[in-house]
Amino acid sequence: MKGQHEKMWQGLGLDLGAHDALLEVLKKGYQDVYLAQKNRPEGMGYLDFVMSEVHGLRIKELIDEKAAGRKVIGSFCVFVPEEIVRAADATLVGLCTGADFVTEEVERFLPRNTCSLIKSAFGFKLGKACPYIEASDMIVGENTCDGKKKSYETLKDLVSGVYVMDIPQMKSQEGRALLKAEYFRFKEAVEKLADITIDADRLRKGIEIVNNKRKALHRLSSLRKANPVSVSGLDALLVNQVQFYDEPVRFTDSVNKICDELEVRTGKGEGVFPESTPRILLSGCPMAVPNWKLPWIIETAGAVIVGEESCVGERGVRNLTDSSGSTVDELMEAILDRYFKVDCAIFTPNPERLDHIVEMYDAYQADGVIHYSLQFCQPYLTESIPVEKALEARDIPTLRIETDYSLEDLGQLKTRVEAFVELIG
Ligand code: BJ8
Repeated sequence: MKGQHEKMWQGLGLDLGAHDALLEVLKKGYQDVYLAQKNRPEGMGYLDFVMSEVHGLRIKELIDEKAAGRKVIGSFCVFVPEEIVRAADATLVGLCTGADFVTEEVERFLPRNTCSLIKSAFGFKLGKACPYIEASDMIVGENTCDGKKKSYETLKDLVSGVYVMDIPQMKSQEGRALLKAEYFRFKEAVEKLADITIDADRLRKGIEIVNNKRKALHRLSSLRKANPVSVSGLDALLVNQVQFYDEPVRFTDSVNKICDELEVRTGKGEGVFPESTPRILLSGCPMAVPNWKLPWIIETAGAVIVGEESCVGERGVRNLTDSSGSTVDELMEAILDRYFKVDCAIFTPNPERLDHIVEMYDAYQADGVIHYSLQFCQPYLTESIPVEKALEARDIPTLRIETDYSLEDLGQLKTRVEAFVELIG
């Protein structure tokens, strides 16, 4: 991908040396973690291609779209409604937040005890290595956790086009009213940016595109309920990660093709791991590309991940948006209904999340739950303690992991995960 795209990266202002080094690490990591797996579905070849061109052809597509007058909007959170962005013929992309980059430089702007995800966003910006942020016409920051909320104040000085969306912290009537007002304000901002008025037809079309993508992801999740399971947790995670970058209609078709293949495999009783493999439900913070450390440890420790209770997983895609409304107001209300159900740990109290973990544990026939929190992530770390207690009270084996993006704790994590897998096996 390198030579072919250098001019484009230069045009975006990337630091070519740093960016090349990043791509090398990414390529090696992908080979070691993904291509080393056995018995992968053939359809994953599409994802391999997307990953090999994630900073190349996909960026070219975005630049071509921009040249044709369309807008690109970058986001860090699943509370940003893609339906509204699609309704304005714009494209929503997830921004790079899954790896450490120029950490020393980042710590000149953020406290050391900031979670890796936020530091990563800053690192990619400061190190000039994320083509998505450079290609974005608007970057939506959301007031979710304190770390993100405060860091956007600083991000505004580093990058233009930052738009801050307020997010409620309670599932109350007032909370809902706040989210409603914010979604209408966002719609107006997107209309202004794209110079398009969003009418009911446009909004419905946007909802349908996003619903279809989520339906394909639901289909994939559902196939993971089988034993033996026909796809690894690593591959399923990759599909969930790529949904934030790829063109949605093409992505939906590709996921449906993978599901067709998995249905055949499941019908024949074929699995990627033997039937007796301990099944893990992973729960907690989102995992952005290329944060594959913990899933890789789990699946090389003799277990298989059958579901992710995460924003890069089921929490992010669980519900569809009702597209039956005939007016913009009705459709906006449906969007609000859908997003207000997202049970992120920033909400207090947040009992639905525990219910969903238990539901998923049963539905995916899991043998244990691994709760994953990023170091310094107050919402998920704090919630992990009552979650663990509640799960153990139901006799659900639970392992609480706190980690970051570095590889320093690899050995220690491996030991803990292997002991847990042995216990539940
Ligand atoms: S809806 S989970 S995507 S906010 S890991 S930055 S919470 S300190 S990412 Fe999230 Fe939206 Fe919620 Fe989902 Fe803060 Fe924690 Fe860091 Fe986090």
